[in-house]
Order: sequence, then C-alpha cells, then structure tokens
Amino acid sequence: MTCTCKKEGENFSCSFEFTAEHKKNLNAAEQQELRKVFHNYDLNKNGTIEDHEFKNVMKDLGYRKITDDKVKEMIKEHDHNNDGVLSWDEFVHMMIGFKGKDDGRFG
Ligand SMILES: [Ca+2]
Ligand SMILES: [Ca+2]
Repeated sequence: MTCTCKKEGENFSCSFEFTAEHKKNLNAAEQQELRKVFHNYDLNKNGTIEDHEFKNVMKDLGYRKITDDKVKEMIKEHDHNNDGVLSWDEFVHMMIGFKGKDDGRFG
C-alpha cells in the first residue's frame, strides 16, 4: 500500500492506493467511498485513524454506545503492525471484513 502525505501550508494532502487484493474485494464505487470515509474520519489528516477518530467511525456505523475500551480492542484486532493506530491499509482490510459480515454497509 502507498500513502504519500505531504504538508501544504496548514494542510496535509494524502493519496491512498488500493492493492490488488483490495480491488478484488471492492468495486470501483466502494473504493471511492472508502477513500472518502478515511479522509473524513482522519480528522487531523495524518494518514492514520487513531482511537478517538475510530470511535466516530463506529458511532456512525451504528455503535452509538461504544466505549473507549471497546474502541481500543477493535483497533488492536486490526492493527497488524502494532503501532496503535489504523493505517489506510489496515482500515481497508477492516472494512472488507465488515463488508463480508454486513452487506457492504460502510456507514
Ligand atoms: Ca488521524
Ligand atoms: Ca497500525
């Protein structure tokens, strides 16, 4: 996966790429949607989803009473390189997992 983040003034601009594996699991519209979702929830635009950002994802997916502990637990489950945050790649993998369980509802 590729995430190139560059600082432009006060803003970071990030571009995210889907791997072949992602593309196999997601159609073009879903890929576009996920990119949008990731950008929306990455509030500080650092290219990763931290726990407080992930909490918003889960709330919008319908888990309105999710606790901080549960958020950390879920991040841990999908945090493949154990840096405590979800990268773009990890995020996409997680969403593909949700899709399998949940009719492709991305929230
Ligand atoms: Ca972030
Ligand atoms: Ca990670």
